[in-house]
Amino acid sequence: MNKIIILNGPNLNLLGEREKNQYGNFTLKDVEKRCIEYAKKNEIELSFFQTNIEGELVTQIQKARENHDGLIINAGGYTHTSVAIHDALKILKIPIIELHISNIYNREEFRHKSLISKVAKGVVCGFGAEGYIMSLNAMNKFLEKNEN
Ligand code: CA2
Repeated sequence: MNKIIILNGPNLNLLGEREKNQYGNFTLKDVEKRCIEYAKKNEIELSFFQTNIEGELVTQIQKARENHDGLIINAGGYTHTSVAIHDALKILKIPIIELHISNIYNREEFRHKSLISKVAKGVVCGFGAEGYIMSLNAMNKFLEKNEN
């Protein structure tokens, strides 16, 4: 059974409340429920976490080494600015998927730069809430292939 953690960064707790045009109608709780259902059906042990605090993301990334096989991260705005998150991910020995709800490349120029892409196995962006399921699926398949 693969153990996968999904980390969510700042402001993602506001999903479904504001900026619905950009991020959709769903709340983060809705996303978490869908991920839990998908994980159950596919025998994935799932952890789901959100914080607005950069250092808490760094701590969770460091801890993931001990008890998870794969990490999926939507670092929110920290994607574009955080050297600390980049460094923590770089040290991590498990595969990483960078995830975004919106397509960061058809938005403002400052979102086109990601400090996470360089250290990620792959990137999923622009598919809304579905991107969470796509990332879980991609990570699970990747881990199964690399099991032996
Ligand atoms: O598209 C994504 O998933 C983002 O990571 C979301 C971040 C944004 O800074 C990134 O550039 C792309 C923003 C998090 C959500 O922010 C909200 C703000 C107001 C209302 C709802 C969500």
